[in-house]
Amino acid sequence: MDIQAVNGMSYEEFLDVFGNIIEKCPLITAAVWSNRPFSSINEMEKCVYEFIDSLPSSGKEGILRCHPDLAGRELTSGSLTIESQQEQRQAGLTTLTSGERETLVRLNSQYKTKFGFPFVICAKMSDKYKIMEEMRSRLQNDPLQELLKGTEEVKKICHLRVQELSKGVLLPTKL
Ligand code: 2AL
Repeated sequence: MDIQAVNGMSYEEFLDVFGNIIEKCPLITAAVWSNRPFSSINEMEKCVYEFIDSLPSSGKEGILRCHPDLAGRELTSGSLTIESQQEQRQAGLTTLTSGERETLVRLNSQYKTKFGFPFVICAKMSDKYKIMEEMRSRLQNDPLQELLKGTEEVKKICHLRVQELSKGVLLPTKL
């Protein structure tokens, strides 16, 4: 899919294809529609990132809260979005030992208690060992550092989703 194809999409098609590039935040896709025509896929992504950066802290926290826990209840119950399921599987989170799952659940819970939003990391750029290490390390940060770090991870997740969509590899979740 090239940028001409993207610019030629109706609003509904654009939302169907790109509505979940930020997990469960189709409003962001709907907002960047106003910036069409895009000169490139990169420029479209840039519009998404600028929109996110323009949000107050409460908006950025809201985006983080739309992300499911890693190895959480939704993974176990099979209710993750297609994108999230693939990402968590690729990071090895579907084949955890019971001890590893308990550790992740405990660290997730400590993180949420401290910061009030979930731990977010680009799972495809990581693996289960690095994720646990990062959780332990990021638990030491202060809330503002984590808000910024989590937001940067959301952008990495978005970048990989857009790449896969434009290659036609990913069948998007329609929200
Ligand atoms: C996720 C997710 O669902 N996919 C990903 O890369 N990271 N969630 C999270 N809490 O980090």
